[in-house]
Amino acid sequence: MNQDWERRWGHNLLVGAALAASLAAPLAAAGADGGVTGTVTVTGGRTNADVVVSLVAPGLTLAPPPKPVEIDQQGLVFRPHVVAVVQGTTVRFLNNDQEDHNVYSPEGGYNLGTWPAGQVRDQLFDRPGTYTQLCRIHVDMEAFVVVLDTPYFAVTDSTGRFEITGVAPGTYTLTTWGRRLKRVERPVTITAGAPVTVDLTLGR
Ligand SMILES: [Cu+2]
Repeated sequence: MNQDWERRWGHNLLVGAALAASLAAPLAAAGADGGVTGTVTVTGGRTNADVVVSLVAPGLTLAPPPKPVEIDQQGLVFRPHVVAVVQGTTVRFLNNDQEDHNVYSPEGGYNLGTWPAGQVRDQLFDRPGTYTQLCRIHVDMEAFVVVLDTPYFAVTDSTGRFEITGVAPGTYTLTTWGRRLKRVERPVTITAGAPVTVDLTLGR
């Protein structure tokens, strides 16, 4: 499970595989899960990256990761720019610059203070929503934490590709979040062992 978790970050592709793998799939035997792969194209956009794609359904079991999900601050930039997490996840903010950073969120109503390189600050995200992360010292710094009430999600890479694996068979609503992009919702039926392909075009 940890390996899966690491791989997500290594590919800058936030796949809910680790979380999904920890769920007991009620409708299918182990190893018989399905998934969704696809691409997102942003019309008129500079990048197809950083779009959150999730599969929503009532009553999904949510299992936050045991370790915090990290957002680094390096070169006066939040890395990654967009992080998707399941409700109940703690996000750890690092500082790898030779100057102080601050983190606060208008929607979250928190201000984690100002701290130097080497220190960290943790924030628990226990309510679904989108939380902008800002730094009072560097006004150009911006990141987003998208908190979901589903374990099945991914964030697109620079080519717009996403992959959601380990999904229990069933019917879901595929839902997107992208900064300043219109939300798209589409019904998706997941069957065991047969990944579904979904290609989306998102506009403003
Ligand atoms: Cu800063």
